[in-house]
Amino acid sequence: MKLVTGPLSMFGAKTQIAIAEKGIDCEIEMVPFSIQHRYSPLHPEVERLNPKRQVPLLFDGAVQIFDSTQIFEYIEHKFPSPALWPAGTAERAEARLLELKSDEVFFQDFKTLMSAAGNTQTPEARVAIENMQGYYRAMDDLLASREWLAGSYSYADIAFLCASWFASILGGAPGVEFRHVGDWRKRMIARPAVNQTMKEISAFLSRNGIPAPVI
Ligand SMILES: N[C@@H](CCC(=O)N[C@@H](CS)C(=O)NCC(=O)O)C(=O)O
Repeated sequence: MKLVTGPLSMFGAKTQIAIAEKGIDCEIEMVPFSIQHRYSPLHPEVERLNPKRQVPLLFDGAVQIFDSTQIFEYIEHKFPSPALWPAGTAERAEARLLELKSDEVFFQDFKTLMSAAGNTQTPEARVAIENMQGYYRAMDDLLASREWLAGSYSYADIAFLCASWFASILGGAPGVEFRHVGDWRKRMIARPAVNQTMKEISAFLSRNGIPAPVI
């Protein structure tokens, strides 16, 4: 199995963590990426396989897929243990929704911060940060009575840890008042699969003179 991802890819980090959690023997290939030139020149396999021209991609024999959530589904089916979706129907539905919201709702504000390129004082960036804090508040409420976002440890936790970690680089860290989120982030970073992945990304950041978030 081979994962094609980037050294600073939030969606790729999701898949790296899940693969590590499951102990899957998987080659990891990093596409060319630099802060200055981003994903240019585009990796030929990304260009060929993904009309959205994005990483991550997963190759497993005849299987060639893209999109982190699709990759989650594939590895969950092929390597069911340890399970990363909760067993119960309702809990699983909640986990899937939280994973989607992290990728598609929280991420909208994240994109605004990316466009602001470090200037957190523009009107757009201020709104994005406020929205993100609202999102953290909702997650904090959930985590007040739970160890993990959807009950058992799941892809929802992996997705949101990655989103909040990368958001922290851009000025979108959770406020200290969200102590359940803070404690959850500490539990997350203590997991070897999460720790190893974030350590590698932190090393890339530090080689580029960008301080990595401290959890
Ligand atoms: N929904 C996709 C999003 C993938 C995505 O946005 N990948 C980013 C890196 S984190 C990328 O390749 N961006 C390059 C570009 O959009 O030009 C997924 O879950 O994999």
